[in-house]
Amino acid sequence: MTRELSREQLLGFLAEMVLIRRFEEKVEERFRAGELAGFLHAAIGQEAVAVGVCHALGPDDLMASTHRAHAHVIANGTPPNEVMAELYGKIEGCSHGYGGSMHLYDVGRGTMGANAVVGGGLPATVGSALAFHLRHEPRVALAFFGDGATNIGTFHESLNLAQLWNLPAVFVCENNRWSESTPQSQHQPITDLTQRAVAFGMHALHVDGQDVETVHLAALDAIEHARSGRGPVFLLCETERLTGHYMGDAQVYRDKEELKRLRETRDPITSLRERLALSEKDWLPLEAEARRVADASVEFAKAGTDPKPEDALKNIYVT
Ligand SMILES: Cc1ncc(C[n+]2csc(CCOP(=O)(O)OP(=O)(O)O)c2C)c(N)n1
Ligand SMILES: [Mg+2]
Repeated sequence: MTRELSREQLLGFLAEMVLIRRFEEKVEERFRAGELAGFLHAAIGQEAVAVGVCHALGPDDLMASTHRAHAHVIANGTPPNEVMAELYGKIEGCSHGYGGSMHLYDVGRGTMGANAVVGGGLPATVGSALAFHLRHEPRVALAFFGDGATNIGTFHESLNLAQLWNLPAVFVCENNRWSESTPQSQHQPITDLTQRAVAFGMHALHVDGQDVETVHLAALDAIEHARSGRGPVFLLCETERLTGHYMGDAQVYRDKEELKRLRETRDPITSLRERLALSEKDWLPLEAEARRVADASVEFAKAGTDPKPEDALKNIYVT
């Protein structure tokens, strides 16, 4: 197997990372304009993990996201129009306007949902992987979650059972070293989070989450390992949250110089652009296309249909 991606593949990944970045910036702009309700979390700085991992999944695999879901869902194939329409609460949205930012669902495209409950996607991932295992289907279930989520009970229960039952599951930890405004040093006694998986006897991989090629190759290995019946894998990606925890977060708790340094040195888009030595001539159309798609998604969403008030109780199970 080749251990290097082609320039064409990397350019495709770069274009998608830029699209996700422009989409998130557009969401923040519309949120500040008062057009979007609820709490929204951008994954600015974490795009290489979303793109590198989701493009390693097969067409029948499943992915569970987190509260910071826009990048995962777009990278997993949901058109930006459908994500934006969901943020505007329209029935053209991927959850038909019932969900919003933290409840983006698109099961047909392999997305089991964003999740407002930290660690909430992990039990669903283990349940899916158990179903694949029992049905002898060559499918893999994958969960994204943050460093903060590894403190939660469902994380430990999920990894325990996945390893015990040798399930085809992949657990992708996006370690941005923050849990809301709490730095890792104040919520975790260790910094090498692979130890949490090794404690269950689980195979663990540890990569720089700002390098999309490294992430993608590791995700391919992890998914292949799980699919071939060798058991679950923990994939730890060291990443950076280059923005607030939520849109509107003033980040008063954060060292501004450190954030500036990270933006200059750890932006996955800047580093890939430099590595590919893109000329302005190659960069400008790629960037313009990302802006066009992000702008068009807002137009699409605003022209969408509001759900009817009488439909509010649809899809609710009453016992
Ligand atoms: C069970 C639960 N506890 C607490 C919260 C509040 N909360 C929302 S996001 C968050 C931080 C999660 O940190 P991490 O898992 O590292 O993800 P990140 O935000 O860094 O991407 C917390 C504590 C929640 N939504 N659910
Ligand atoms: Mg975190």
